[in-house]
Amino acid sequence: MAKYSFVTVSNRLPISVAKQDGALVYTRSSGGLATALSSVERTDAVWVGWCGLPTEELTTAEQRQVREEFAKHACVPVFLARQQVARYYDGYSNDTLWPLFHYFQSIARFDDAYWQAYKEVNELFASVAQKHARSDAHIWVHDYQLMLVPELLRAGLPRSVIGFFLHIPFPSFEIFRLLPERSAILHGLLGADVIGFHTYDYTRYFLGSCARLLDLSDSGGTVRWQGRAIKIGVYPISIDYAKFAKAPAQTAVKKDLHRLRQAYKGHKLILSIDRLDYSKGVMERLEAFRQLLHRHPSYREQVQLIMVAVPSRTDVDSYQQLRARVEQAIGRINGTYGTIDWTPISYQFKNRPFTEICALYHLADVMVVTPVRDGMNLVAKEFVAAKQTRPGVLVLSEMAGAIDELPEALPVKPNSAAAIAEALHTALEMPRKEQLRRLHAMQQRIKTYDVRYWVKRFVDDMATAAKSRTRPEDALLTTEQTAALQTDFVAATRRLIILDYDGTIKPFQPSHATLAGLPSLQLWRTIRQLSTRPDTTVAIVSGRPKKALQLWFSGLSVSLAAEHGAWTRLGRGWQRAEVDFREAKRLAADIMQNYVVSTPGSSLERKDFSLVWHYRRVPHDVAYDRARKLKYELSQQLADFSVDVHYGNKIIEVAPRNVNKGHVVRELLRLHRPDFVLCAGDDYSDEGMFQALDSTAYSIKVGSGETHASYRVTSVDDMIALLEELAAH
Ligand code: GDG
Repeated sequence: MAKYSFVTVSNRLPISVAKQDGALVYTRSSGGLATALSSVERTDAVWVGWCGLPTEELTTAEQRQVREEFAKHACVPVFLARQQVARYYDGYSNDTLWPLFHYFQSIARFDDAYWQAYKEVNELFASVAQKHARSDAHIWVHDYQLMLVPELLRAGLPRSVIGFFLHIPFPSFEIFRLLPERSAILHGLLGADVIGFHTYDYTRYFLGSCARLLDLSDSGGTVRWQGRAIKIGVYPISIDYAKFAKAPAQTAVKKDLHRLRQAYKGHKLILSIDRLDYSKGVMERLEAFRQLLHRHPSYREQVQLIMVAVPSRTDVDSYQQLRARVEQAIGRINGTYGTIDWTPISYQFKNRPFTEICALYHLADVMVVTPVRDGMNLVAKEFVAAKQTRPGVLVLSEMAGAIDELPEALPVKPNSAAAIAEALHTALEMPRKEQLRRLHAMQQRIKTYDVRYWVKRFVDDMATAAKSRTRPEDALLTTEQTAALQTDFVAATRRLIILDYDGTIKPFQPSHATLAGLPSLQLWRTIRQLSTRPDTTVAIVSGRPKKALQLWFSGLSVSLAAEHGAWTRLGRGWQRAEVDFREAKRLAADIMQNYVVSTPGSSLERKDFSLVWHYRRVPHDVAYDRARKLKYELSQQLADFSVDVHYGNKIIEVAPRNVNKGHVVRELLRLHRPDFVLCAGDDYSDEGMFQALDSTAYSIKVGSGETHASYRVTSVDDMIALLEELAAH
């Protein structure tokens, strides 16, 4: 089977098959995405998607025929049974995800059978894509129907580069949390290397959900997950500008223009085109048109609303109900305001040919696009492109992603019919010069940032992700490196193992109480085994107070450093650092105590030489905001003292400046003169240890984040496993 280096995966393909009178009929749709992707300069590219007909309607021979025909267009069909389509596509995709992601939570249906089918079909798409992809392929997955595919592909093709683009809005956490399968969806998406959204807001909402549900934080639009860096970017989709700009000059479009001019002679045309979908604000738009005619009788018989409603998801209940309501409303308006010579709304519930759509864009005096939510909205951009030298006004919802790039449109609040009616009035009266000025500004922008530009940026970012994946800070400790570490460990004559505690060899607990931090028996045994080995020193270097370390490791001959080195027991007894922290501590404690009172869930830990504000149990957004403010306030108030105020893992800590773990490591090196050093840590305070070591040491960062360590392991469990292996050697 042929393997490709670039694979696109989407629910539908640019080609589809249907049956007419028992024969297979193929239709090619030249949508923007298909045209744009054809501009990607790769000959070995393939597109994977659903063929359009349920398997029950295709014999085995016909399936083969479909495969062969699709292959001529570089497409690979996925075959789905009728019930899979009903539950995965009509069900989970369009009856659960679509309404929820467009903030229609009241009509979203949650049904486990939908979810099971969604998982099953996502697995099927991933397996078909995997079969056709080279092991290092770049794979671009599209949209909400396939949100589990990136993770599935990552498992099957770990070396591939995976991009995911969401064509609809990503909702705020308050909405996203309603989805029972919310965590699985995030896991699915995070299999990608690049995750793209139309707008900056959608990326923030996505990152907000990652923070709340998976405790992931981003730095400069990158999140780290399972040892990988994932770029979260803004890629506003656009249109094939040239195609729409040139259309009015084409003979076929000219013919349609002539026909439409005759049909609507003498009328100002208001145009509305969209899939018939409740997210598009069609009912509000109709009510606005009614109000326009009611409040401004002079427009009667002078204006014409042409409403093209393209049939969509006609098997889903909510869409059938919407159609009925829309048609009733149109009937009422036409009945109330129409005359023998004039029907106010010319309505069509059908797909129109491309030439007619372009002719309508070109002719319309006003284009009214009022979705209550829309990921982007291409119709608005197409109208602008098809105008060229002709005037016209775009009335555009402020809830469409497109508003960011089309600020010269007349913005409207889509839930206010009165506001839309007012905007229609303004549009109909706008001077021609003003119309052209606004159109020109928008044209310049979308001409530059067209769909080719969009594809190129996304594909380039996938390539960059592939390159940056080999950066040392992303590299996980490999099997070969582990083997070398073990060999060096065995061969050494003076071994030194330096371990931070929380987050490195002990998973974080909700409470910082001493008892909650107790090492498991297994960990305790591993430490004992290592520390009783001849010529081996184990040092636990922690921010914990002395009494905690003493309790946990009493009876073991390990070196201990508590409170980041303010207390050390490197030989016989405990030593105390020569610092005066009293006054700074009093001042800091007052400030931090105020934050404890005003931030439920946070607490203050008082140690001899440091104060720690813990916020692990505070909701993410609140915590982020409060922590930033506290850090700022402490830094200001303590500016005259020799103290450090720093972030740790869900903590803010104040400690004397010249007490740090780096000092402890230097002291350990001086005392033991080791020929093998392993040093592991997980947070900011451990970086000082890594910096104190030379390049022969095995410094290991546990978890994600920038580091000076030479190696990385993903989790505490991986770190413990490594220590257990060493202990067994
Ligand atoms: C989703 C997101 C996002 C419409 N009627 C006819 C026809 N069309 C074409 C338009 C346009 C496309 O369909 C509709 O695209 P939109 O962007 O407006 O809306 P959705 O279908 O909801 O698309 C949306 C988009 O994905 C891309 O990421 O912008 O927010 O919801 O191209 O021209 N084309 C023809 N006849 C019609 O009757 N030939």
